[in-house]
Amino acid sequence: MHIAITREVSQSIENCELTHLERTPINHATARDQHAAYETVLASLGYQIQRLPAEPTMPDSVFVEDVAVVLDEIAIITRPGALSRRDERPSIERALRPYRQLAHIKSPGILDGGDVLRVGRDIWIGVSSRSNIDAINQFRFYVGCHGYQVHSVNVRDCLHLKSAVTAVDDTTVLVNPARVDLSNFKNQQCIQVDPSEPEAANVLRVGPTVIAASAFPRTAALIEAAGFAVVTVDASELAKAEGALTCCSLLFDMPVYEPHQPPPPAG
Ligand code: CIR
Repeated sequence: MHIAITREVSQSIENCELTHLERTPINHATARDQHAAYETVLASLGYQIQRLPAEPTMPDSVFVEDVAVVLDEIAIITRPGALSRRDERPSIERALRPYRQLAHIKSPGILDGGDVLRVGRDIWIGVSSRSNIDAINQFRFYVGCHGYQVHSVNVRDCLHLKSAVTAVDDTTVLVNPARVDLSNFKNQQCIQVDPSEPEAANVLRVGPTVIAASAFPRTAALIEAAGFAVVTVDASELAKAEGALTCCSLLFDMPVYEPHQPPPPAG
């Protein structure tokens, strides 16, 4: 079974953190409708939506991706780089506890899930205003035993690594080369965003389907031309809060438990 943890848009989203954008009015009802449409697409692709209630005092709490990184073997609860976002953790931790063993990024580490990109058994972590080397070393310690290679990577002119590059499948990434060096992805097939759409690199891979923002049709056409099925959603209101598509959900599969082995017959 596939699970998507989401959270309703906070009534206070207008007070969100902003790093690169000017503050502009955010219409809560529009943001909520766009978020619901995003959930509908995930549900249509086979995900069971576990929507957490809105957190009225946590403006950015709809961006659940930043608070945890869920792998098949373990979930890492992050320590968000923005102080205002640290209280988002307990509810996400409660939601994940039934499904995964948990580990925690601790001070002085800071990490936003938006900086963590998994492609197959490789994990790139962006060094950004929200994520530091200490957290990357903690992360590597937690996941190395599960066979993941963790690489740190510099990003520029954007909030998170996944504002610069996301996975399209286990061997392909969608990249804005102005924000992250292509040389980091020598072993991957790279699709480059259309240069007129610098914000287009954040797409959400859902099985064989790629969810892309309808604001970036040229990049969507490039992804389709590379042979991928693309579904578009309007995420323009959440984009005013510097949120994109990966940030609004935590996607994972139910763990598969081995059936308990009966004891060997006596004698
Ligand atoms: C923030 O600055 O934390 C939010 N306004 C936006 C977070 C977007 N998260 C993401 O891209 N993973």
